[in-house]
Amino acid sequence: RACTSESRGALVVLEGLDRCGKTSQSSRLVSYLEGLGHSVELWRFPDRTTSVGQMISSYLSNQSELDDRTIHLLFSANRWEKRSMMETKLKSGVTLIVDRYSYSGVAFSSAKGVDVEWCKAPEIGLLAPDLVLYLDMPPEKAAERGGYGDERYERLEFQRKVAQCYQILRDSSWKIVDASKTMEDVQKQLQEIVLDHILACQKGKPLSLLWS
Ligand code: FDM
Repeated sequence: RACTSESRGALVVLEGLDRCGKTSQSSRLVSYLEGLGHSVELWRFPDRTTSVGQMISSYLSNQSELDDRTIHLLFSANRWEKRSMMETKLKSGVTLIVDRYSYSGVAFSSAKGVDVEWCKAPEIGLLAPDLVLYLDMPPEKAAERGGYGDERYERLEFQRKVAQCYQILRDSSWKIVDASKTMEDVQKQLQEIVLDHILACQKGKPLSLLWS
């Protein structure tokens, strides 16, 4: 669809614990928006297709060991390497549905004991989301859902800490969605929230930067 100079796509981020349903909900959201004729893309972080992403993937699958701050900076670099493409897409009118972003970066690293402010620093200057959807689910319930795989962070004790760190990061602009509901109920809620934000961006809401 044609857009005026100020009209742009929305940057929509989904966050939550492992196994909360983020990935299925993100792709359903994309199908829904496509069905309405929006131009939309599904993105995810880490983006494992880049060379930085491959280092991250190898760390997550326990094939390599990295210092906590080193892996933190790689996750951040993985967002920086996509930043200009992200801006180009948004400005050309494409809405991006992003499965995890800087909040995962800060929540997972600070859950290991790394200082929160230190974790935020390399994220400063990345594009700020227009909307953060937090899929809320107790860690115990997420763990029951088909069980965890073999990845490094998929352990209940650790996910409990991540949940606490997300609590600290949360601000009043986040939309908290009860992810314990059925797939359909959750999707319906997400759809309603997202449409409003896409409209605001089409009307010229300016892009802003993290960390604010
Ligand atoms: N993760 C993800 C981080 O620790 N930092 C980050 O910046 C991001 C984006 O990587 F456990 C963690 C969160 C999760 C793992 O994510 C892989 P996916 O969504 O399962 O691929």
